[in-house]
Amino acid sequence: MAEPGATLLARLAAAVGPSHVLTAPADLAPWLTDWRGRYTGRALALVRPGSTAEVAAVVAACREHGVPIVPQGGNTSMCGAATPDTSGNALLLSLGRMHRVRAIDSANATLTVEAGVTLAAAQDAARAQDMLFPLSLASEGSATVGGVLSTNAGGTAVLRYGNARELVLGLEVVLADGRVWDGLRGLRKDNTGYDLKQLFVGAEGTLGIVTAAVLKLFPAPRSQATAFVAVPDPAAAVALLGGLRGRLADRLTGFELIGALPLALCRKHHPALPDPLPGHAWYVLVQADDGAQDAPTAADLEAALGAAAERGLVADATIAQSQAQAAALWALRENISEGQRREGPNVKHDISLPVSAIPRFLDEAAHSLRAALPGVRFVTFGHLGDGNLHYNLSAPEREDATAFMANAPAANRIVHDLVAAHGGSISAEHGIGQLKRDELARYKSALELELMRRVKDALDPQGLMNPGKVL
Ligand code: 2HG
Ligand code: ZN
Repeated sequence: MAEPGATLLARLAAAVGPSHVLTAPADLAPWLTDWRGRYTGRALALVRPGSTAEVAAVVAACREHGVPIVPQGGNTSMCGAATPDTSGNALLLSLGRMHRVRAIDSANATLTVEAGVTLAAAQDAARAQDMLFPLSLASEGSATVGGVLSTNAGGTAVLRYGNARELVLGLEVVLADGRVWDGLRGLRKDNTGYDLKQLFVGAEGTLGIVTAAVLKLFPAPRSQATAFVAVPDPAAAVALLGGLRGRLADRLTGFELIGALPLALCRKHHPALPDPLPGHAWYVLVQADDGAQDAPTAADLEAALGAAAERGLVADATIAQSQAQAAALWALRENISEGQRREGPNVKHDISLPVSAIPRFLDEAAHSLRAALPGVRFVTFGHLGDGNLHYNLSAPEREDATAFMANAPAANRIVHDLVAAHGGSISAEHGIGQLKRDELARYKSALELELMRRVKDALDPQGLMNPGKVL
């Protein structure tokens, strides 16, 4: 008699085709380690369904065999959310073959895509209709729609357009029992009870598998302006944000804080990138866009920066004169994460705070961390416009980066306690995954944790959907 694993594999092969059930170690290897290289798991097999019906058949088979499923999109999670544990019991389910654009409705300003469509492909599909899908982040070439919805990704345009959660109108989900919930509605108003789709957004695949989504589109911007600004300190950056919002209102799309060290790491590992304003401690990358054909956004931005300079909020600034220059300035921001990765491991804190609390938080955190970890280096950057900082810590110069990681628990305690004291969040946009599961248990109230567990039990009573993540 065949062993249970073999029976399941045969059933999966019948469901999705034998060539889409991979078990050879070399085929699995690229998907078993996360992007940061922090986690390596094992899996029974990698299965690649090509349709919603095939995903449903896989889930139904796993349910009967009691086999856990780890869904995976572009494998760019920052916290090990898409990496299986080391038991080897779980099935890795890639949505990569589900990459069809199902529909685009210009009049309704919606785009319906399958979960394996990359974020860049979704943006391209919108652009082809002269529209905008605004979710934007460094890994958009490989991150998938299913992944960014499952993690409620943020990125660099949240200030104007909101997180992934705000950009989804409908979902199709394969539930833990193998049934398909068709919630692919493209409605901006729908008050017919609980908003079920939002349960699956940010759930990291622990409640079901997102297989398709209806996304919101916006008018494509007609005029754009990008500025790289040196500021005296984070307090000036916060004041500058207020000043620019006052003058540009919702034309202000991005407002990214960049410390001198992350900029230096980015340029060290991407030496072709420019060094527009050398010698300052803090920078802000500003993006302003307008939907009107010849709205003078660049002139407005220049005037707004001039007014801020008179108040002492701007030390120096440069405004991109071409799309190529704007792209180069953005490359300085987008490649920070990769620069850090090449430099070696670091202790990441993806935190959010009320914007007004950020300058004080930075002072207090630096004071406590310097006392606890002498020589620690601060790789501080992020989406200041929406209060989200990547407050990452690197080893002191000439100290071993890997050995420094032993300090992570102590550093987390200092940073996260201070974040909690300021009313912030320990995970602004990267999610919980396995990296922050224990931290979540520490900082969420008992009542919130209980409600989350009850939702999990209701939707996944056997605990087979991405186990060990979030809760
Ligand atoms: C970014 O904003 C990403 O670039 C990555 O969220 C942040 O590497 C990081 O800590
Ligand atoms: Zn980010």
